[in-house]
Amino acid sequence: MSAMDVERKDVRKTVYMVLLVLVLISMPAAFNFQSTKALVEISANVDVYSDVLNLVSKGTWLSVYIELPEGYDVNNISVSTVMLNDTVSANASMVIGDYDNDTIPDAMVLFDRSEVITFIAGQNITFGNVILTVSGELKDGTAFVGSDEVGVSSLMGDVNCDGTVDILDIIEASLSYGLEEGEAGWNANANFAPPYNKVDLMDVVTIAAHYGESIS
Ligand SMILES: [Ca+2]
Ligand SMILES: [Ca+2]
Ligand SMILES: [Ca+2]
Repeated sequence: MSAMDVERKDVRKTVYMVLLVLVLISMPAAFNFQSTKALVEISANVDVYSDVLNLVSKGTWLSVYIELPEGYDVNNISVSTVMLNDTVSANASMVIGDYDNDTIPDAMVLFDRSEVITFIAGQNITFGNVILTVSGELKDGTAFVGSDEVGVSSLMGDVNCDGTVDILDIIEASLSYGLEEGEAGWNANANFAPPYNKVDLMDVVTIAAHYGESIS
């Protein structure tokens, strides 16, 4: 072995050592980067309107209200990142208000109601409580997540989703009688019959036709 060969071998050894050190140095940085990103997740207060969902009733949208903790602004929610149960994407429109009048601003986002119903039905749930989780990101990348428990029923006429069709459902339907989708007080859970954009006599007739029925 010539002196030249020995020198080359040493150079190679040194290069390997330097590469190994570089890899070791960069590894913790890579891990830190990931864990820092995952750690920035805040708890949102999520309220699914109106806490019940009749799976055989008709409506275009399911509205969900999102409140963020102090120091975070709902105006910064990036609506294109908002998902329900990691499955259904939010509609592009978002309305800022304070629907529950608690002085904490909330963002109303809309989900395709039939997509949500398809998702719940896909879990083989026809009656009972379902946890709906809404997640998303703010414009600076901060992640938020929050859940709400929703009572579901698949019984025709069961407006309040308690498993029975009775006078309470007629009363509930009468509260939104004459209202069209989008109007304050509109209740899609009382909307069983055409026209599907309005709660009217045909819906009350449908509820009455199923009066006394129960989920056994
Ligand atoms: Ca509020
Ligand atoms: Ca009922
Ligand atoms: Ca109707």
